[in-house]
Amino acid sequence: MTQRSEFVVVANRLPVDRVVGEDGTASWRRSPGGLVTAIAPVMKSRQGAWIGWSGASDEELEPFEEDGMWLVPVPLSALDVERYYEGFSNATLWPLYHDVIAPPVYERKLWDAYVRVNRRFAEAAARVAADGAVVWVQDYQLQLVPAMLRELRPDLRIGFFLHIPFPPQELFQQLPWRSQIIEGLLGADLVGFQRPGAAANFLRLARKLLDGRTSGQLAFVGDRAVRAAAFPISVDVRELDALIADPAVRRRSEEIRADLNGATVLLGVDRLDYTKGIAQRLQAFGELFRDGDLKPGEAVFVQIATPSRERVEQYRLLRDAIEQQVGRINGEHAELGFPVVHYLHTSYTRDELAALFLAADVMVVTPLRDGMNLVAKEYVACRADHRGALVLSEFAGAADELKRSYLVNPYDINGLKRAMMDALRSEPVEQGRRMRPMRRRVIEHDVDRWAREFLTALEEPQHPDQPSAR
Ligand code: ADQ
Repeated sequence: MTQRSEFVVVANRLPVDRVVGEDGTASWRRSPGGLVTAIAPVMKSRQGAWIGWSGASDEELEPFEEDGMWLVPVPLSALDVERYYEGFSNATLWPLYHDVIAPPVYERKLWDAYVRVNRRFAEAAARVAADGAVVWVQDYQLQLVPAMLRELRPDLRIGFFLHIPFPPQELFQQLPWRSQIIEGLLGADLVGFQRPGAAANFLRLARKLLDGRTSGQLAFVGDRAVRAAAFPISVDVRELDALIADPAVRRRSEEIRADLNGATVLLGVDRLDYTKGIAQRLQAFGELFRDGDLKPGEAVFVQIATPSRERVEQYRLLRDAIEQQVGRINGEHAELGFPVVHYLHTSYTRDELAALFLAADVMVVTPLRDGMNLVAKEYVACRADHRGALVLSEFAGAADELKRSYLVNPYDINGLKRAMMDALRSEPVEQGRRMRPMRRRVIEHDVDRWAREFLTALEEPQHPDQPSAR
């Protein structure tokens, strides 16, 4: 059955995960994360459809309804997963867009798969969207979809949001398919980025490609105007408020502190990714023991690392390197009963994460490059007690808003050490002075507001001669 929708989200993944019960029957559960929560109410009020991959390869599924959302699966073969997802998305675009921290792989067969799969998503969206519908395409895996979809369905209002950074021209120009990507994005009416600098990078590249036909936030393609602007994403403050009010979460947070024997707790929570600066923060922390600034038992680092992209070579190497580093730091500095670093290579529930945020004296978020970084905002949102301190990389999008954090350049290990020491020695009054305005900022700019502002901007005319969408 084809159901046509006024509002369509196109993302690499569907907003649900498959869970298999004890009796072996499979069902779907809404994926955790702010994006789904922010978009779900819009989906329900506008009878929206969500187009995405189920997460399993070689699987043909009919569209289905789940949790009030119409879900339209796009199939990926094992080869598509290898070349489009692990390959072009995560071994080419991901490192290129994150300052080439790891060398990007440029291979023509990966690009061919990216084009093929993007077309499949665009065709699915063209089938599902009602006349004049609003379509919102998400993230770097689908940058060709806006132009492909516009060609199939010029009647649609198309928005695109990039969750990761957009690199400066000097790096982007490496990409053998750079013009095709810019052309793909220019198929949208509105292209959203996390930071104003990313929008400026994109407009500069568009200007070059379009022979200068840009003005302010607008790029002119034929008779269309495409707007590029920043819409910093945020967290689901209501969900986090409910978690920190839960007595079980508070008890768990006390338990965690008791288990760590009263040491000052520094915390890192990340996907295990080379962009997150995990090695840099561990090195800085280890050196504080070597230098005698800290003693075992006085402070402890808890590093939670969610397994991620384990079939991509760079990620396997990273895991080995981090595990060796943790072993070395504990080997050199721990004492019996007093490890210096607790490293947990696992995914946690939202309750457990909230308990950890409440237990942490210092949250250490040191990406070498990050579109936004929601962990930093989650920590701040959870600290209704206005206690705790945030050490934050200036290379995370979140640094634009969380200016009262201890801002660091994660490549500067001495600077990182100083910031960690200042944060862990900070007095409650100082903590409150910093935390209060940051928390206010996150509460006032939550993920609902992000979705509302993007969609409002998308439905407005992008320039005065253009009609609005509704
Ligand atoms: P990510 O790179 O995945 O997202 P981030 O913004 O930090 O990074 O989001 C991670 C999410 O996963 C957070 O909600 C966090 O709580 C959760 N998480 C992390 N480790 C976890 C663990 N061990 N167990 C359970 N949950 C864990 C991309 C971009 C970011 C951008 C987001 C949203 O790279 O820059 O902020 O998209 O746009």
